[in-house]
Amino acid sequence: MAGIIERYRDRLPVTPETPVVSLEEGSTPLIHAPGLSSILGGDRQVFLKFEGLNPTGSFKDRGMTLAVSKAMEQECRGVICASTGNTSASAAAYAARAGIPCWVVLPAGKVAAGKLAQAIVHGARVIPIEGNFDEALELVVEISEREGITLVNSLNPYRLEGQKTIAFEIIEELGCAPDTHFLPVGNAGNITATWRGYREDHHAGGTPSLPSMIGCQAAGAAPIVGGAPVKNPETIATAIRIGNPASWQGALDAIEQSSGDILAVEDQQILAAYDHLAKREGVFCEPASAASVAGLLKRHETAAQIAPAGGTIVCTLTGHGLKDPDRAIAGVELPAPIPTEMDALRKAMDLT
Ligand code: AN7
Repeated sequence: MAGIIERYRDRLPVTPETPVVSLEEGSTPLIHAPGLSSILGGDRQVFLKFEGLNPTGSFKDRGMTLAVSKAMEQECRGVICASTGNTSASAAAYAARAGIPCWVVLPAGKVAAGKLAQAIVHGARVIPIEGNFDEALELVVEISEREGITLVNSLNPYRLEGQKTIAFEIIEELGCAPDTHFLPVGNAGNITATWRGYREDHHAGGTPSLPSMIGCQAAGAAPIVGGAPVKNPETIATAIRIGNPASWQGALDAIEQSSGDILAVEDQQILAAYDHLAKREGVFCEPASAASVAGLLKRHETAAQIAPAGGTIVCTLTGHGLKDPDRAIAGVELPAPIPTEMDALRKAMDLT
């Protein structure tokens, strides 16, 4: 399958001269979630847009293919980003593909193991800092300007342009926009971009309706919900451990224009949603991604209207569960090995 630049060339800021750096990102599945649909009732149908099936395992690849292609068109010296992990994994892969240097600045000890592994294996220069993501972003913005290195955080406008293609795919699959779209919010680039994609399709005569956009922040890192930056954000969902989102205004616009909302979900609610997705829907996403479903379940529990009866709901699952193996096995103690014998195996299997 072609990547998003080839599929949506006429809706993206590329020319025939733009060198396309692609790993065939996008075209991710929109998976029906029967468990969540039956929890909501009223014949409402929930779908999971599983962005964990992008080439580097997160939605970041949609924006990164365009950001790195444009950087190559402009003959860049290299790319740099601050990251809670997924942006760095994606930047590292696309820079490797393009054959250019990549620097990634990360909050030390707060990046999930799978993401760190990706940045290292793809050959990025990994620079942990003592500060958090927000402080890392301030540093890289300044050095990118001073040194003429291309910033590939979502402040780079091509990132959001690429990411808007998720909405095009959902509309193609459903035939129109859903009634409601839940997604996790960290730096708020994705909610901004997804809303842009829906709106552009609508204005071009595509989808007749537009969804309500519901952003979900972790309660310990919920600056938009609280209306003020959070100096020391904390959550087990390290991907969205962000206290001062770069696209804050974009998120507010999306919420207001779509009659949507922004919610805070507790870590316990995130983990419950993560568990539900893995054990009942068969879909393994990372904790930050489960924040979207945690928001959906929280709304349902408080009896808030989510979608009309018979309506359609999409939750973006932004990253793959294998990104954060430590979270997956946290608190689980494996049983001691058994003797290599049939009887012992039958006993361990609880067969009588
Ligand atoms: C899995 O990688 O900010 O609201 O530096 O990795 O667009 O920031 C990651 C963000 C949601 C939030 N889910 O998206 C980074 C980074 C996952 C993520 C988000 C991120 P935005």
